[in-house]
Amino acid sequence: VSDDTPPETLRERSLAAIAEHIKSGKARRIVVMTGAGISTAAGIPDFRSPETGLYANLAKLNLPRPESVFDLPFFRHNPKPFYVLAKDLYPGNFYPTVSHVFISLLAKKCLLHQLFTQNIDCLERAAGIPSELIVEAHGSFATQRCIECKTPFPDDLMREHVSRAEVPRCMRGPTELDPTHCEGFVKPDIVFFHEALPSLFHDRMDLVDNADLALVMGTSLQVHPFAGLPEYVKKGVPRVLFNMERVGSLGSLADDVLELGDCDTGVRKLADELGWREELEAEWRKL
Ligand code: CNA
Repeated sequence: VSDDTPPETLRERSLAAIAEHIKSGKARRIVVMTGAGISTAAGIPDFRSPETGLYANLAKLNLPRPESVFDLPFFRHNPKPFYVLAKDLYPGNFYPTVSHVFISLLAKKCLLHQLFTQNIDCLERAAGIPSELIVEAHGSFATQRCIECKTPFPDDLMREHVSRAEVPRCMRGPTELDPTHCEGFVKPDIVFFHEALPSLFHDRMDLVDNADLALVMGTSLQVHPFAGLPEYVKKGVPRVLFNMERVGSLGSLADDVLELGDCDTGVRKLADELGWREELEAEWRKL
């Protein structure tokens, strides 16, 4: 469709019309899909933004390709670059952004059906979004285990290792089945390339199908299967993109609204239209 194609569900393709849709009670099951772009304002670099993204800054780590840092065979061979990066990304050093708080406000108003995030920074939880409403599609830094025997590794020791960019090793002693000390490399439970997504991702995909509004925020939609999620939104259900650039198929359907620019600004505009702006800023300041 072109930008002047008339919408089917909305009055017009604008944030004002999205706000009307929410306020009229027609959107009670809002699904949100997020990526690294909602955390850049917190100081965490994304992958693909030119110049500021991680991929643009990995040259110093001497990797075959920037993506190797999240590649399991490479990690098994050389885990050090991952830990250099992990030091910069580790949860606890950052605060949620206005975009995170907006999603949390949706949850507070019982409008959030489900949040699907690709982020591994745990800022959704830090913003107070209830964990049962979050699918961390690419896992998170919240837990970790040995890549060989899968024995979990303690959180406090993990934090110490990451703060020194040191590679933690499995502490499992001899067992009946295996008389050796394991000493395998420990990796956070984040999903590396070619690893399976958590089963929760697949279990909750139905929620996208019965959503009555979808918000896509801060993602390049380059990583599958996550990138396919917006395609599961039913025909006639509005989809809004808050992103620096146009991505995926967003903008191609009659009820798609594109809000191009930084997502905190876009979300503040929507909050203005909804009359939620003061509440949003107050919640954000409280964190
Ligand atoms: P990406 O491929 O780096 O894309 C980010 C997208 O966000 C791009 O389209 C940018 O234009 C856009 N963007 C950047 N800043 C803003 C902003 N302030 N406002 C609006 N849009 C913005 O990242 P994706 O999440 O799409 O890629 C998936 C990877 C990135 C996942 O596997 C993540 O685990 C991984 N990642 C996560 C984090 C994190 O947890 N914060 C950080 C870096 C990478």
